[in-house]
Amino acid sequence: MIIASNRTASPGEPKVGGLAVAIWEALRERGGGVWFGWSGETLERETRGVRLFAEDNVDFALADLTEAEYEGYYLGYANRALWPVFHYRVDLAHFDDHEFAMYEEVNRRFGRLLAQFTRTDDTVWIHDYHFLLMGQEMRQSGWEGPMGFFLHIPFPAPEIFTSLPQHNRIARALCAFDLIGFQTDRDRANFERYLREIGRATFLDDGRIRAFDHVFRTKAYPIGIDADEILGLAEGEEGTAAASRLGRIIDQRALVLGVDRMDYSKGLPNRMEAFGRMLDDHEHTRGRVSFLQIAPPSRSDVDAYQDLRAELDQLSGRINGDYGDLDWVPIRYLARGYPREMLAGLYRLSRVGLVTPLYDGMNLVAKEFVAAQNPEDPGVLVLSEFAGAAEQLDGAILVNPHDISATADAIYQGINMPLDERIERWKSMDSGVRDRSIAWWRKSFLEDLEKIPEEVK
Ligand code: ADQ
Repeated sequence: MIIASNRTASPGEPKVGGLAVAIWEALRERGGGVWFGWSGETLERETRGVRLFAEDNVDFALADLTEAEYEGYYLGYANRALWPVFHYRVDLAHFDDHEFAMYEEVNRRFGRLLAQFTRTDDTVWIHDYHFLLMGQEMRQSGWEGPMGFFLHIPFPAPEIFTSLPQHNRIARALCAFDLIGFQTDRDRANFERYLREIGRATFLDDGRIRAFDHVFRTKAYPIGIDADEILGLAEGEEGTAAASRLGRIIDQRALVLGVDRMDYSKGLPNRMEAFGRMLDDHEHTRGRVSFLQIAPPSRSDVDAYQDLRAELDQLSGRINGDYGDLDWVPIRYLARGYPREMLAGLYRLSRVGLVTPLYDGMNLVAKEFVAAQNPEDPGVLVLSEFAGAAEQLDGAILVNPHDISATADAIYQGINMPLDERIERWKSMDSGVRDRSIAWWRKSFLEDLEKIPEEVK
């Protein structure tokens, strides 16, 4: 098993986060393998090899980037072109040929490095938007065995995807994989529509697709979580301690909680405005509801992220200034991360989980919120219809996050929902989260990928 993702877990340290655990388990379950990725280091000079770290039966193969590669490949093309376009923010995208050349160069160098680790009967699984070209590089380096790709972020409608000057190059490279996995049917359908309308693809009777001289399959594999792990954390010592620490401060007020990386795709300003609108529209909620938003800054070297930070500081300040009182702060906005144990405890304490991204591949926070609830007194999930998770979490109150009034109403509805309705909605979501777990995701992708060599090419 050979897996590549931009960042890997840290060798020798506990594997935290759903994805890191899923990949780690996939490698170990299959008798070991290689987990390849960027070391997180940048060097001034040119760099070529990898550093190897062995843990159990897994080899971590970590490559460094030069400072120029970090700028062009990571901050540049991946996070200033692909991330915004794939999240429908063409207005924020920055297209620069030099940055694309760096992206291509890193994919090429990494593809060649990875090809060196493969043996005849291996299976290769490559992850996410940092490595869209890597499959093609692997094929050019001679790898002919099974090779799958999973996209963690949305795949946009073709009208948006084609705004990328290199869309054809990217689509062609993706088609070098045998199996291309998406978070949702919507993403898969967008990719297939691009192939049909622009890539002149042929759709074969057995479900396979022929495009750009390759034959491959596509399918949605909604990523999941380990619900028991989250529940255990929520009920554990650190989770309950965090909940009682916050509980003392918010007193008897209802807690509305948001937990996100600070990213413009997460709809944080809209969410704060919606909370402010609810206080506007329903005077009696003032002093009775507290909104906690946890949002650690990420990618702060990219301008759009600095602008977002300033906007959130300003908005939360304004709402608190307008409505706050001697003994009540409407919005607690914490620009830092917290350990998973604490987050799980806070999810459980909340009356409303507010997960309102403008666009999101899946959104695992929504699933973690559901898994952490007390079955006898569960909270309500207010979820954006543009999060991948909305395809599955039918018990949530679904909202259009651009519609501030509707989001305000949904928060209000969540705060006031009777217990029997809360329980009913939560039950259907919890069973879905448990069925489509992170283990299910990994197994179903790999089973499909490993069937490929049996198919006639
Ligand atoms: P992200 O955009 O990072 O992931 P998401 O899936 O919500 O989004 O969260 C990832 C993890 O980070 C969660 O496990 C969450 O608990 C943790 N996290 C978030 N905020 C945190 C905070 N403030 N402090 C500590 N931990 C925090 C990308 C895609 C998603 C997709 C995932 C997985 O953008 O759409 O669901 O990959 O495929």
